[in-house]
Amino acid sequence: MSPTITAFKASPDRGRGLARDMRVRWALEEVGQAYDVRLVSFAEMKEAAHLALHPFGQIPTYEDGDLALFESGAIVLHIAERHAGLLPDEASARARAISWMFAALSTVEPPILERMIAVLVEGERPWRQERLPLIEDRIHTRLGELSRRLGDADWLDGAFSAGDLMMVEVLRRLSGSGLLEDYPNLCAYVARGEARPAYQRAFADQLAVFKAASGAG
Ligand code: GTB
Repeated sequence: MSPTITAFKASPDRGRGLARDMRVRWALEEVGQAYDVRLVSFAEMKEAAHLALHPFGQIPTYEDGDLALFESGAIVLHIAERHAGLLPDEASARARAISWMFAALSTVEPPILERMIAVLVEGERPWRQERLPLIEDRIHTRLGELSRRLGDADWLDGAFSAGDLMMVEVLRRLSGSGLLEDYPNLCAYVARGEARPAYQRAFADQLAVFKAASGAG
């Protein structure tokens, strides 16, 4: 039996692959694991059946047999640990790749998420004009540090890993902000991730969901 993940029935990102099911889809594609998708509306996410899977009523979730997981990081780590292709075999390299996953989620993503909230949710609030530059300074600090560490390497620590998958996914959330463009090596890094066939398949699949929901064909 294939695992089942959940995703938005109608993603507010209009098929740009910015919701967090995208990182799970990409991981599953990288390891060659077929999967099913159950689409949920915003209302369904808050109903008891979904809350039993996800205590915060969000997507993505992951079900495989009697295992049910939530949190995109935990799901990607689970996939990476059970299949070859996303984590190195050697123990220290494997631990470092996992460090990069955590770095993406708990060091780089938070200020990026704060910016998304400030722009998309708090857009009309009086503090926005003052708050946005402060958030963007914090993002620049992280991007500068990451850019220096990556240098001219293709990936963060040797071969492509779940750490890169997660970091590319987090950096993609800056698309349209203009912030990443100050760091050509990070732009090239994201483009390398997006060029991977597994990424392309995952992106096409989530776009097809949006097109079907919006009648765009
Ligand atoms: N920490 C959790 C994880 O990593 O899995 C966060 C999960 C999460 O934030 N899920 C969001 C959700 O279900 C979807 S991805 N939100 C509904 C709710 O909380 O009620 C976040 C997201 C949403 C929309 C866009 N967008 O439109 O661009 C991008 C990202």
